[in-house]
Amino acid sequence: MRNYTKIKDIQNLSETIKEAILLKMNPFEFSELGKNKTLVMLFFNSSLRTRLSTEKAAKNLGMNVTILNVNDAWNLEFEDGAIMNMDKSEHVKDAAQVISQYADIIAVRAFPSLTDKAKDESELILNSFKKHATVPIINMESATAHPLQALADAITITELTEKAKPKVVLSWAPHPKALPQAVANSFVEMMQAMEIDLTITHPEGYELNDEITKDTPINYNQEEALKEADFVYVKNWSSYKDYGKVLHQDKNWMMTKAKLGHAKFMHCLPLRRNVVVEDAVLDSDQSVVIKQANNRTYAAQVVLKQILENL
Ligand code: SN0
Repeated sequence: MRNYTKIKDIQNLSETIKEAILLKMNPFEFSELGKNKTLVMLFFNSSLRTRLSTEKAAKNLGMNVTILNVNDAWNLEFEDGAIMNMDKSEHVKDAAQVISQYADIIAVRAFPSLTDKAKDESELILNSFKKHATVPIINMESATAHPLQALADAITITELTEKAKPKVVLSWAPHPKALPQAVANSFVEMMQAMEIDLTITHPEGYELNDEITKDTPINYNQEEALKEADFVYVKNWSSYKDYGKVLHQDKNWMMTKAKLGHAKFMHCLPLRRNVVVEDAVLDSDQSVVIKQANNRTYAAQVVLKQILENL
């Protein structure tokens, strides 16, 4: 693997999931692979799991890790040809080349603006690093995608499923803030690439990009969609059509124990308790969110391993 900016960068998904599960059983088997190699992680936004699990993954492979909260550095310009006489101190063209001399792999987290759809869809920040860096790039959640989370979710479902083709439902949840579509987008793409019977349910107006959902069934009736589900992935996202808007926060869409039935509950975290899902679900054995978070390490580790092997 050269870069991991999108799910399609995975050459063989089922083999990669198997490899991640093997790494989980024996995390230090390749502790020499990353020796004297450095991962630089750049954060434009907050992080808990991504930061800690990716650092742990890199260290399991013997790598050195440097973390930069980019907002503490110089304010970066991304527009080509910009006349930089305002508040931006350094162009990404220069920064990316410089960082590439300190890093063997660069990982970037850069959320969307949720105001400028075209700019967000162009993945300006992530793609600027990809263009100007001379080392591989890993996406730690960009404007439209969170492929490391989706890989952890794929590992989790593979480990826990009792069926060859489980029914998985992606269910929208209310939220007070406008959140990205990134996690939902990547989850949908990942499920489409697996042997999964996927259904999406959300209120009208919260349709995701149809270039991503393609022919995946969308049901506006949550109760119907949830019938006989094996896994229910709950996530809020802001409107894609009415870009970045919170159209409403309909409490009826909160996940409850009654609605969940016998399914396993999934969420990428962080989540707002008793807004997105009631405590009774999260505090029950049906919740697999802590296992999902653990798998973030092995998702990152398998990606780093495949990139290191290709350096
Ligand atoms: C992010 C999102 O994309 O939805 C990161 C998820 C991994 N979530 C949030 O920003 C939640 C913020 C909040 O205040 O609840």
